[in-house]
Amino acid sequence: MKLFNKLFGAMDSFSETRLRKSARNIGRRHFLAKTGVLLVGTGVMPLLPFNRGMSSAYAAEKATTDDTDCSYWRYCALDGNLCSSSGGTVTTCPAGSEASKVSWVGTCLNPHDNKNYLVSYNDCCGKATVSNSVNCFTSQGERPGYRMGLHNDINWCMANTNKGYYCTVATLVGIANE
Ligand code: ABN
Repeated sequence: MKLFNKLFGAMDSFSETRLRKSARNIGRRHFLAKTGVLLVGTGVMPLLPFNRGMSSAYAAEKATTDDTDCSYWRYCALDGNLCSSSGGTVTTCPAGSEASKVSWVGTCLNPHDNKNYLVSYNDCCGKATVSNSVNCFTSQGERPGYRMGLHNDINWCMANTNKGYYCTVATLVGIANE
């Protein structure tokens, strides 16, 4: 116990001596100037141009023309397998499948003309899904399942006779109102 007291006592007096010495050398003005710079610096930090857009901004910057890539602009609100990577195209269902009677409509920004377009995402129905199809989950503007009508994690083949989901196409409906 005595040994500990001695040890802590020595540490205390060592730190006290060091602090007193640095206070004498540095001075109050120097300390205030440094603290001021630190405070102003931390205040300005939130104004600096950080990338707050994260993945969506990255997708917009990339502006790929590859329609078998989930970051292709028309797929901004898609949830499903791309027909363009399943034997069909962006707008046509692969042979042996048919377009769903109901669909999900999203609004996507076309980076080539900077205009917003309404895009209809129809599922193609009547075939078993292929395992090597590209699966995308961009679903911009989607809301959780309890907001019925704003949820896209749905098999849109539900109104077709053949309800088996195959893939999703993205058809332009028109320009969205500004
Ligand atoms: N709209 C694509 C899809 C199909 C089945 C289940 C979930 C989502």
